[in-house]
Amino acid sequence: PPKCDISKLSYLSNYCCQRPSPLKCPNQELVEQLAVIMRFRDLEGEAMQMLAYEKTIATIKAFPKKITEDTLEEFSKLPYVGQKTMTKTREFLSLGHILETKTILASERYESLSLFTQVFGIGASVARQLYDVHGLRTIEQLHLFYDVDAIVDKDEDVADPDEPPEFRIPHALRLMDELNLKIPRSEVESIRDLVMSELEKIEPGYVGILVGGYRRGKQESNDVDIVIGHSDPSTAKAKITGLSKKLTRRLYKKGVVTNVMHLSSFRAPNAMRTAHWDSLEKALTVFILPPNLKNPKAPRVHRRVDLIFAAPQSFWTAVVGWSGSKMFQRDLRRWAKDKKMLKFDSTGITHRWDSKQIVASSEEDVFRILGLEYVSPEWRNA
Ligand code: DCP
Ligand code: MG
Repeated sequence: PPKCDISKLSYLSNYCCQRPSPLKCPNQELVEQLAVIMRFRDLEGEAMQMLAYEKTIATIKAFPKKITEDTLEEFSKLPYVGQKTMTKTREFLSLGHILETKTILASERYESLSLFTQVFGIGASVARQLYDVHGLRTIEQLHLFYDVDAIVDKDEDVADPDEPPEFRIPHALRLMDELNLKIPRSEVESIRDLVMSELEKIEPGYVGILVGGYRRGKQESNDVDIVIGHSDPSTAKAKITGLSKKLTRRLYKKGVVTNVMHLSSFRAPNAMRTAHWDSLEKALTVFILPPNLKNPKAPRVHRRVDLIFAAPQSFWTAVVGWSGSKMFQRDLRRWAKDKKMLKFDSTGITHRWDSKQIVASSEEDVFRILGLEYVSPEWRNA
């Protein structure tokens, strides 16, 4: 992707999409302390409070100065920095930690709820139910509760030979340790190469761009996100429609895809906990790469891989939307709505009054249409 001129951005803006947000900021420790409180609010189902912390944290990520007694005054004037944040920041400056963060980290409730929500398919409200109603505390107790061994084995008996089995909570529990391992950039690239070589066999001309945290420069990702399009604009739409099923079936036959949690263009299940979901065709899958011929003893780890299929008129908005971060793309939507009478999501940009689409021809074009300075992916870590 092209580089941007960060002198044209401003850390004072109310919108993440106008601020330069690096992967690691000068106040990273404070960010991590506040993120614990944010996660706890999320786990408790306190959506508004969680959002307030998300906004404050995003502001801090773009503040280029180390917060000290000297810069505290300027910090206090930034957007979404209020009395509560100032109290906690002062605690952090004098103690090296935030008192509430310390209390949360020591609580059994936070520990169990965080652990439970690491299981794909278990959202905050289910986790609270497991904790409050069923009295569960540990992963071993979850294994018993969900009868993991019986259910996964039974599934294998009834599996359709053409169709990857659906990935459900018992599968997620069984693979939890593997799926929690971070994915290095080189493996993210190997997964992309494998997907592209399989697409080439279906039909030449497919293009794929690695998005998500990888594109923003993360050294280690939690999953792999790939936006897939086709280079021939006149036939691309037909070549994309139905591709998620075709491709995942092929990869399942090869033993690369082991499960699928979501296939199609409809709304994601509640467990995905996304406030917003575009209508692009997608396949949310579990992969395992074939043995490495150069290094046959290397451990093979199951990985979460999201494949997003975009026709030409959606391609660049899909790339921008799925490159994230979550807060950056949330503010692209808010900016488009508040300032431009437009609707932005990964599917496209449309006029709010007549739903007419404005098609972007590149990533920079997406920003131009929205009336924003271009921000390159490594500065979108809001
Ligand atoms: N996304 C979003 N809102 C969500 C979830 C995702 O807008 N609730 C978008 C922005 C994300 C992108 O999709 O950057 C990919 O989502 P991931 O959950 O894969 O997050 P990342 O790729 O940013 O980080 P990682 O996968 O390393 O955790
Ligand atoms: Mg990702």
